[in-house]
Amino acid sequence: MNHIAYLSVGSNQGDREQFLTFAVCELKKQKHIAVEKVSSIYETEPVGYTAQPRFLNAVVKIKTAYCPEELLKITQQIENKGARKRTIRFGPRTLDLDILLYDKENINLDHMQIPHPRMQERAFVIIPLLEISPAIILPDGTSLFHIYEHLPGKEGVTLWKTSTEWEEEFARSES
Ligand code: GSY
Repeated sequence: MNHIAYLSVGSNQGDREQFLTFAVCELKKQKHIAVEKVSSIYETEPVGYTAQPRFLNAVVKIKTAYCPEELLKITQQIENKGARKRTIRFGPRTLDLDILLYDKENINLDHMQIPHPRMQERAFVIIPLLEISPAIILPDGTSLFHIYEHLPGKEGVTLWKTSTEWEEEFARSES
């Protein structure tokens, strides 16, 4: 497990918190993934297509032996297993699991861009990321603090459940 990756998880349909918990539990089941940290869960105003319900969002830090392509397949499998339903591009979804960062790699393929191309403008990503790994420097040399200073929409992100409370739930469901 010699690679570090950060994933963003979000839901704005059905039992939103249950979908986030489901995603982390599924990550924990993977042979070559160790979940290192989860952020708190935040309730967030929709960005992009705004005529949709509020999201719950969180960020997960993992260690993994999977390469980016394999990790992408796993995140897509988890989204599908979480019965992801999405009819409008950028519209409501039961479960969204995006790769934000994978080590210091820059990957620019049609089906996979890492770092996530819109992460720097998304308060629902930057705030939980800053919470769990404030020292991160992006592959282009930008610090998270610098991004945070100029970040739009910070007021649309409010704490829903602390990471400690959320972790207690995993512990209960695993015992
Ligand atoms: O790719 C993320 C899906 N998404 C979200 C989201 O997860 N949270 C918020 N607040 N807005 C969003 N807009 C899109 S698209």
